[in-house]
Parts: sequence; C-alpha cells; structure tokens
Amino acid sequence: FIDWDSYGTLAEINAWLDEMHVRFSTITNIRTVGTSHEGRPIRSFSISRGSGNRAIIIEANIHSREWISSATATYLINELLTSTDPTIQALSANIDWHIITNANPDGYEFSRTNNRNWRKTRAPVSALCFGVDANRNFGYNWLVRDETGSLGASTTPCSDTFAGATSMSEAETLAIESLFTQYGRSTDLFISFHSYGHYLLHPWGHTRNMPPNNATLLSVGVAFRDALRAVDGINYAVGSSNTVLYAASGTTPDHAYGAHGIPLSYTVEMRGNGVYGNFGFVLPPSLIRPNAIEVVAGLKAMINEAKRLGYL
Ligand code: 0X9
Ligand code: ZN
Repeated sequence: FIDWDSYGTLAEINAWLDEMHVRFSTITNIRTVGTSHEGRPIRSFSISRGSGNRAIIIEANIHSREWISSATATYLINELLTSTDPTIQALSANIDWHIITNANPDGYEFSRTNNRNWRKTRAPVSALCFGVDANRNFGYNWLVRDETGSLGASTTPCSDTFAGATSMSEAETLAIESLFTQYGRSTDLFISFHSYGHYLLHPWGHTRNMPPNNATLLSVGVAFRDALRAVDGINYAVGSSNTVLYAASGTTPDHAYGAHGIPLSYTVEMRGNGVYGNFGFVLPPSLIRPNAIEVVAGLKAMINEAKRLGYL
C-alpha cells in the first residue's frame, strides 16, 4: 500500500508494484533485470497496451538518499494506469514504458535504516569503505576529463562519487545495462530521476561540448520546464549536464545516449530547495504530491513535444 503521503519501504514499494501488476495484468509486466550486491532484485515495471510501440525508460533512485525519485516513479505508474484524464491516458496508449523505481535497493534500505544521507551502492570497495556511485560507473567515456580538466568522478573508494575499480563493475549498473540491451533500440526517451535542485539536464556530462541533436534536446527540455512552471511556478534550469550543473563521467544518461543511441536522454533533479523550504535530500512527505504533480505535467509536455518532432 502506497499513498504518496509518506515514503514507502522497499518491501512496500515492491508489494505495491505486485498489486498493480495483478490489477492490470494484461498490460503490465515486472521483470527482474538484475540482482543487487546484497541480493535484492532490481525490478523493471513495464506498461504496454499494444505492440510495435516506441518506448520510454525511467531509472529512479540510483542515488539512495534521493527518496523523492522513487516516490515520483510510483506516482507516475499510478497515473499511467489509473488516471481518468485523457491527456494522461494518451501517454501510454501508443508508448511502452519501462520504469525502474529503485535502481539501488541496497542503498535505499541502508538510507532508511542506518544512514539517511547514503548515496552509493553497498558493495565493499576497500578495507574501510563501501559503495560505488552507480551514476559514475557506466562505460561510455568512463572516467574521462572534460575540457577544463575535470574528471567529474573519483578514483578514491571512500569518495561519494567513486566511479568503481573498472567501468560497469557493479551489479546495479549491469542490471540497467541489461534493460538497455533489451529495449534500447526501441527507446526514444530515457530519464533518470534524481534530487535535488530543479534541473532538467541533457548530455553531455563528460564534456562541455554539445551533443549532435542539441537543438532537439533543448526544445523537448524547454517544453518540460514551461509546463512544469505553469503548474505552480517552480522554475527548472534546462541545458547540458556539464555546463548547467557540473562535469560528471560515467552517468546513465551519457551512456544511454552515447552507447545505446537513445536520442532523448535526461537527468531530472527534483525538489529539495526553494521557496517551499531548504530540505536537501530530506524532502518532507507532504511535498511528494506537489513534486509528482508538477513532474508529471512536465513529462506530458515533454512527450508531446517529442512526438511533434517525430519521436515516440
Ligand atoms: O552528481 C550527480 O550524479 C547528479 N546530481 S545528484 O545531486 N542527484 O547526485 C547530477 C548528474 C547530472 N550530470 C552531470 N552534472 N554531468
Ligand atoms: Zn542523484
């Protein structure tokens, strides 16, 4: 049972996904795409109402302390399956969805029970430290420096942005990779849900150069920003990850775009700081719904703009 008035445990989220699959058994599927270091399933919830559709892939909560990201992912699933609004229903009428609500289940549990501020996975990486930043472990231009000399990742195991001993070394990274291998070719849009700061970021993270379809990425991003702002005035910054936020190599969106050719690839940094308060990663449960409502409005506009440009 999930109500979006509190943050669910991993068990509650998984039970709710199971329940939604039973309720909507003919159009949904749950695939275990991998197993975390501590043995937890990494699950992709899919929605498909037809065949031959293009797809959207969502990855949420790869950073464990960013709880709002999985809460928004379950809210999105609920909207796609139960909304009576025809403009929301249209979002899954001819589009397949693959949604990983908890890309880092070990970290999520650890952040709930031991350390609220935990970001990484939970694999031992040195005599003293645990965890790889899975959003620095992907293979496409892993651990490269940008034009300013910034690595945007760390080779120090105890760092919060540790890239891993080798690229694609982590079970959690490989789980997402297996979803890309299976569905990447039919996918037009990939979004990684994070918090916080109100950013909508497209490739690249590893270089300050703009990607080939920069204009398209920007116009789809601006559609998200404008629709979201129209809901409640929250203002997102849109642009390339490296230039708008900071350098980072080995991120999922760079890899989705560069290694799998997914043409529309983004990071969303949701609520955490602003006129409603400065909470950082510890966003009050009362703000789950306002955040989810504005993000879903943004996604709807983004998808419609992508369609207008010939995608999806
Ligand atoms: O550092 C990250 O992985 C993301 N920010 S977070 O606070 N959620 O950890 C930002 C990733 C966006 N990519 C780049 N800035 N290159
Ligand atoms: Zn994050």
